[in-house]
Amino acid sequence: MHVPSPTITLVGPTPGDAGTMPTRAQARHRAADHGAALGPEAAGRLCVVMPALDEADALPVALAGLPPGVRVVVVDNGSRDGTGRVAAALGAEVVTEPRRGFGAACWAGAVAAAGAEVLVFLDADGTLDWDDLPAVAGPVLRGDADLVVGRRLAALREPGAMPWHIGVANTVLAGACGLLAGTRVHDIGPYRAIRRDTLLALGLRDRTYGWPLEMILRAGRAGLRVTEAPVAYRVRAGTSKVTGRLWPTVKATARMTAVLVAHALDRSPAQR
Ligand SMILES: Nc1nc2c(ncn2[C@@H]2O[C@H](COP(=O)(O)OP(=O)(O)OP(=O)(O)O)[C@@H](O)[C@H]2O)c(=O)[nH]1
Ligand SMILES: [Mg+2]
Repeated sequence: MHVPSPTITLVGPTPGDAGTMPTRAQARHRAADHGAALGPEAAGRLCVVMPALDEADALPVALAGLPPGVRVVVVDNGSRDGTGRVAAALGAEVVTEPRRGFGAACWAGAVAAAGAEVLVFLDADGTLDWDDLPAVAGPVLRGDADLVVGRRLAALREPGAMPWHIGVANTVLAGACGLLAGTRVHDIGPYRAIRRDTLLALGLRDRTYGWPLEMILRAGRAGLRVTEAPVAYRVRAGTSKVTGRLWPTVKATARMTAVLVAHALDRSPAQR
């Protein structure tokens, strides 16, 4: 059930805007729009899930600027650096998921976020910006979209935040989502919003780096309204575990390719 939220200000694209993204100047303006705010009613319907593996150094950056009244669940994915302790000290709820994997952590957070109507996923490495929360969550809170994916526009990326090969891979994967599932996204970004009941019904299977791609593919295939919102992307705090290292990048790419192939071969009915 959707309850209209009069208190939220939308700064992202309107529904159906996925193909008409803002100009660079507009995008900059939107991301810097500190006037955008989630009212208390909207904030109370959200839960932000932050998967975290050894992010003790990054969490103080990642949680700085958290809007008041927004519930945050940090999923400690078997960290050895005191990530859970740091998250708790910063006021987050902490859930422990010993099974490693980005998707495993996101799934554990989604399950733990019982009572929340809308989930927002946000990396715990300080790359993403709380100022973009209204643009990402707003359309889902208002019932205008089923899944909003934050598009890390080039104009909004800090130099060095996204290595060129990751940008190319994301563009190719997003194009594949369009071909296989009819979605119109340009980035397989980690910042996203979806209703919790919708997510649980999608039946995502991947528990690694294929999770974000599988979410878009399944949502598209189920006929859900998938839109994008422009979001900023900064150089991560703490140490790079994937994009700055060859072998983890190869593994993540292989995982996503496996998800694409499995989706292309899957003839079972869509779940929603
Ligand atoms: N790599 C990795 N990250 C995990 C895992 N579980 C949770 N995470 C968290 O998932 C988020 C995204 O992972 P990142 O390591 O930032 O991956 P990335 O953004 O592709 O690459 P880098 O920022 O260069 O490391 C971060 O908040 C991680 O701490 C896991 O098993 N592996
Ligand atoms: Mg990262």
